[in-house]
Amino acid sequence: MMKKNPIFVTQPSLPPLEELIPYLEQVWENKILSNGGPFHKKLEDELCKYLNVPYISLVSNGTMGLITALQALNIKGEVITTPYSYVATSQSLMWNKIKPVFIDIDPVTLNLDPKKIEAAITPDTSAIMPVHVYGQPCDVDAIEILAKKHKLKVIYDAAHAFGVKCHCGGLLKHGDLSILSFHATKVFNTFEGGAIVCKDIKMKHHIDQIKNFGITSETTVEHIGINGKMNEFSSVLGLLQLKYIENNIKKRKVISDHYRTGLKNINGIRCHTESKVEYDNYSYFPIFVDDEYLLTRDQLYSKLKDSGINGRRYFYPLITEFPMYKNILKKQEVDLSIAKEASKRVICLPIYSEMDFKTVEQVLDLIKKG
Ligand code: T4K
Repeated sequence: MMKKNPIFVTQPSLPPLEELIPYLEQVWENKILSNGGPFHKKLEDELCKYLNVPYISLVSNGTMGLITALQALNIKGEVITTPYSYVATSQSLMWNKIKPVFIDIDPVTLNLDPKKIEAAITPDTSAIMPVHVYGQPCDVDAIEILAKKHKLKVIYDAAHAFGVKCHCGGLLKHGDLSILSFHATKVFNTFEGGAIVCKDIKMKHHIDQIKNFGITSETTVEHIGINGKMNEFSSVLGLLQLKYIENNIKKRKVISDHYRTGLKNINGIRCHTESKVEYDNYSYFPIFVDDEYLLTRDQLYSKLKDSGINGRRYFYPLITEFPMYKNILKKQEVDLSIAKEASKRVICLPIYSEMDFKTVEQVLDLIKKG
């Protein structure tokens, strides 16, 4: 087949350019480009309202959010986490000299399996870092019970979960802190960016100080800090993106439904279990290629790619396959068979708000033909 413009796993949603100009004129006039400027403040306020959370601290990217969150809670020793995620999750631990302790995932949600947490707790365990993979909520209630029982902190990597509402409303209210990513490839993007969601104003101030070099006043530095601030340009983008987010998520739902219908009854192709949430964000569309399918996962992946359809194998390889984690895992002797199985079979198909039906049909045809 002739190669056309490649279709990527995602395509960033962008607000109309003409709407950006007046905001930029305002930034030019203010001459405040960073360090908690007026648009930064406004975006924090608007996001608190939209996400229905008490406090938010914007950061320069999701990884910085994870690193800063670990610092803010003074997490040390060992943290229980999942191998089935983007490498940023565990890199944030390693960057803070914290040992990741990997446990297997739940076969349905593909999130960290709470039933496996207790066996992994040691005297050095200080926290749990689960990930709401593909925006599908973790078993937040079970995790909360265990965390309370063992006095552990919970930091949710919610990079995929912008706007997702679980059984009790906002998913981001769970745990001590939740971290969002606003990267270009995410449902809500500020080019690069992210946020830490927290429950009280004291913690918000603490995070605000850590992301600003640990500075507490013009002449005092009280914490070991970093430069993790979001700039005014990204904040402006965020404000504009918020105007379109509902509509973009609606369009993603249509694509997702179309895929689900089209992939029904293809022997050996499984869709991810539909999220039982009040409000999904349709951030990814993973499929799993079983042995009954005509091709292997990698053959299908290559076939799509040769036709210009660039799916991604999120998350293959597993984090524990990377050299710096392999050694840690050797000593842990843990069964990660469910994560390995998912990683071996997954392909995330392209999904983005501007995706047209013709492209969806093209993807479906290629998969149907095998
Ligand atoms: N935790 C989790 C669970 C995460 O998934 C992530 C990030 C993080 C933490 C860390 O958050 P950040 O620090 O990134 O805010 C991409 C993203 O770079 C990464 O943010 C994301 N997860 C991950 C799942 O996906 P890659 O290595 O796949 O990126 P890349 O450059 O190959 O992009 C994927 C496709 O998107 C490309 O084929 C083309 C398209 N694309 C990409 C960019 C950057 C565009 O169309 N436009 C663009 O501007 O990691």
